[in-house]
Amino acid sequence: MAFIPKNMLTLPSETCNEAHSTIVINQKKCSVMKIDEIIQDLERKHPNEPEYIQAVTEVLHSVEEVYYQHPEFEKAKIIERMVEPDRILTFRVTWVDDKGEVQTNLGYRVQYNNAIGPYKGGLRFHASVNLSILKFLGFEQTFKNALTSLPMGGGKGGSDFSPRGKSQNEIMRFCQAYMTELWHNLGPDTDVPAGDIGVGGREVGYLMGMYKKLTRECTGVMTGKGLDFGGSLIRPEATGYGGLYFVNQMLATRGLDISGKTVAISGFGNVAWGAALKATELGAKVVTISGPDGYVYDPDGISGEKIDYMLELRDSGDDIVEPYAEKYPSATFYPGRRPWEQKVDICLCCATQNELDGEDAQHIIDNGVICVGEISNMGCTPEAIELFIEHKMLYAPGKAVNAGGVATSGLEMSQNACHISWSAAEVDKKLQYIMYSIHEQCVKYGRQPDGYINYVKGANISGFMKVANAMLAQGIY
Ligand code: 2IT
Repeated sequence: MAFIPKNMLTLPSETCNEAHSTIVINQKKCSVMKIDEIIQDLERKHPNEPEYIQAVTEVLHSVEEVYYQHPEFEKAKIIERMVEPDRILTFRVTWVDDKGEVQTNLGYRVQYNNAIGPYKGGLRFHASVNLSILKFLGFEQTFKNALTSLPMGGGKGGSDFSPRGKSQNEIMRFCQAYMTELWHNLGPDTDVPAGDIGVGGREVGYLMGMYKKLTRECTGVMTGKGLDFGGSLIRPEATGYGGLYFVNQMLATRGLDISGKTVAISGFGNVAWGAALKATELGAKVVTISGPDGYVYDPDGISGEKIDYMLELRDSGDDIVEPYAEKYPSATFYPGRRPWEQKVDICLCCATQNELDGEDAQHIIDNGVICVGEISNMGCTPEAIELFIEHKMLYAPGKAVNAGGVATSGLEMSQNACHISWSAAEVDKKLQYIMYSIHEQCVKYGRQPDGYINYVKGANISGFMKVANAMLAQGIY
């Protein structure tokens, strides 16, 4: 039977534009209109923010059914409130480069939603950064953080500053200038940034140093810190490790295991590194990594010292993977191409948003790939996701698969608040449990009548329910 939204039973008939012959059709039409109207309204207000609209559209379409089963959500205008960030801070970041020239970049922090806990989410330093990207990331982060079940709200920030080709001193001066503006909006119980693309341990160190200089406080105001000053063991590896724990859970739903499988990974940064380490440890063979210049295919497997070499590549600051193929003759470099054309068992997006499109998805399906996991945020385009779901593939979205990174940031916050540090084994055990629990939530809300697990639905509904309930309980303000 067609789904009948409960609250529609009380909706006045004039909210529907057309008369329909049956109440069921009439009610269904109304519910679809409502979500679409919210999206259209958002598009009108933010016409130049495609990534943001993409992220919101995916979530709202996923949660539509449950939303209308809860008239109290509609009454409190939960969705209308949820699709706008609590506040957006934008500021000028001026610094002096090594030649003595004055440089100015744009700085941002999107404090998206703190219904569940302090704003929490990374900083991205990359030339492509704009408000559309940071709003989509903040929106996604809010639901992802809810999925971890730790008390963290959602936020995201960054700058159009690109560390590519910059000296260590230039990066330090930029980080100091950025923090000089942002610090008074942060706090361990207010807003806790971390890393993202272009922000790793080095940048977090410089940002933290300036925060301390300005506040004279040593609190857990940032995560991803060095181990010598409050960082957590396993945090650098956590996004990749968590992703692989999740993927193994996905495979288990079909009686499979990652051991012996071939894996295509995109990217070569922190996330790709952690994913390659854990995939290899679990007995899989990683055969690709990629950069903005193309990808390398290494049929011998990217393991051991080759994984360590990824860190060297990253530290070089050039943002290219071609040197890998020069160093390891077993590998071939494919300029300007994506790894998704290779015939493998598992594909893991570990680079950036919309890095796998409909055409790539078709290759993946034709190649008989078993599982696609997004470890990057919104790695797949809507066309790709539609194809995966249509073909009943094992596919799960970033807000579930990559939640291990921010979850371990949450564990870093707990350790800082208690002035203790846990062993690697303790952190890893908690991380595994969190990923297992996120997978359970996805299955609970995403299992379809035919048994197929729609992880997009599962993750979106579960995250949405938590944020919506938290907002509802705290009233209208
Ligand atoms: O996208 C993400 O979840 C991150 N960049 C990590 C955020 C965090 O606060 O650790």
